[in-house]
Amino acid sequence: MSYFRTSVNLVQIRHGLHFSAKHFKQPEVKLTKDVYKVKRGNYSVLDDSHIKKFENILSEDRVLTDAEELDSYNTDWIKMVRGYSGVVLRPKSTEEVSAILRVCNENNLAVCPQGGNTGLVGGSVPVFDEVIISTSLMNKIIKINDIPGSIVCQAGCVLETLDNALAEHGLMMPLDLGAKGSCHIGGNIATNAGGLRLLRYGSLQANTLGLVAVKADGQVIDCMNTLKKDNTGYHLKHLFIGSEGTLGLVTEVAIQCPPKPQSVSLALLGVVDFDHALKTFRLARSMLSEILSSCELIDENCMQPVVNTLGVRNPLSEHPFYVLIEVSGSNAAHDEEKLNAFLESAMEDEIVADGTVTNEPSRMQTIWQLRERIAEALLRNGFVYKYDVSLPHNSFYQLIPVLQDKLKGTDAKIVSGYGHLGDGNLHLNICAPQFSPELLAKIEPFVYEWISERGGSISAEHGIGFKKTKFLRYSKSDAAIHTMRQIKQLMDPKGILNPYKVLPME
Ligand code: FAD
Ligand code: 2HG
Ligand code: ZN
Repeated sequence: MSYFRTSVNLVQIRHGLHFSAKHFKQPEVKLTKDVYKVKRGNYSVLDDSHIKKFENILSEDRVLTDAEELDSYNTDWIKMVRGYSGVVLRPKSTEEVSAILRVCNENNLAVCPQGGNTGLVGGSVPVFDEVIISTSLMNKIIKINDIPGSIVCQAGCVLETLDNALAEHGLMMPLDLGAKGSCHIGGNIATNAGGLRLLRYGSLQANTLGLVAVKADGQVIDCMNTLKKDNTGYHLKHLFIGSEGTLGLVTEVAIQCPPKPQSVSLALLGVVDFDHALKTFRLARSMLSEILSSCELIDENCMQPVVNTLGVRNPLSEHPFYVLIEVSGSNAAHDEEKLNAFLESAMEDEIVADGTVTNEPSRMQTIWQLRERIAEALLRNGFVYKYDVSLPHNSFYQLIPVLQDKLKGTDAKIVSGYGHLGDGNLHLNICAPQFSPELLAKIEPFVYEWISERGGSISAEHGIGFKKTKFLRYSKSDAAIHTMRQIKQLMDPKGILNPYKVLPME
């Protein structure tokens, strides 16, 4: 094992990636309506009278209509879907959101709420010409409460900005993801984002203390709360968490924030096969227990693009699988002792073949890039068919060889698997030079059937969005989908909020 541990204990510094158009050569993305043959709902078509109404609510500079400027709002991050909205509205307050939605509802205009536009299931951009309501100017931090540890802010705050602000109070956000430099906390809540530390801190659903949301008709539902315990009737906030903008627009949130760890260490371990990766996780769970803060899997098909396409250095020699183990706590000596005991045991029992461990911030940052930049690296290899699934640990990686076999002789260049091993969440990514309906038909519904037969979920963290609506039934019963439709009807009777998303077409 090659150790490059330093003896200084430094708090982790890791910067989220900020995505912008200039990072990528923009391929021409076809309109969603043409590729997926969707029928437009019976909504009004935007005209000058609507624009005037919006300009009466917002200043003119917050009503964007320039086609070029609108392009990035109309296209998703993975270049899978594209709409043709003629307007982006940029409110600054709950009141402005309420006034906008009232106009949209009265005029039967469909709406697409948008945060950082990093969503991976086509939920964040319009399918047709929906009015885009962007939270990008709703970026005020309202309050940080040191005891018991919470933050109240507007929905458009960027996750990384919140984390940096909390660090000054000795606190941190309970979630962390590769898109943290761009995604908004409102978008995180709307997707119930998981991320790299769910294993330690739990889901965003569990960490959201309160929120304010605006219903389709403009009514403000104030569920703001910073108390840890509050059992006063129905927990309405949960309707909005993970509802992907289909039940209301989240405008303010309160999040419970854990203390920022005093010591952090990161180990990258090479293993010979998936079975050994799983053994590594089991051992880490039992020996590291309360200080284990992340356990991620990278297969060689993902590692190679990050190294070769993005030029990030892999400090280990090549292995079929890598496991990334992060520990964090409040007592460096104690944490180091536990980590060393775990690493020694893993080596002695030949569970891991090679590894490197560090607590030096820049080295931890490089190692994290090997994991966090996989999505970016794969995207440089053409069109990516993405699947984000939960599976029982014993069948976690089996799907990859099954698909590698099934897709032999097709356009598929890379069939890779990585993800949040600790949480049983596999990211299956298939790269091909371009989108092809024939390849898609080989993958779907096969993938969803395979997952459903093994008791998995077709979406562990990214949501249903536009992409998976017709497969929702693989993870939800008819009765559950029927109840979802009833809730939608109650919250948004005209169906103006993010149509064509989450619920299957009737
Ligand atoms: P958007 O993409 O803008 O929107 C997502 C959905 O939420 C859309 O349906 C939109 O209509 C709705 N929405 C947005 N804001 C609001 C609002 N204020 N009110 C109501 N609805 C709203 N996801 C994970 O779960 N875990 C990960 O580890 C992870 N890693 C990622 C890494 C990379 C490199 C990228 C590109 C994405 C990753 N994602 C991950 C997916 C994505 O970042 C998350 O889903 C994120 O939470 C989306 O936030 P956003 O602000 O970009 O929302
Ligand atoms: C991650 O964990 C994200 O890196 C993205 O959820 C997963 O690109 C993907 O499939
Ligand atoms: Zn993920």
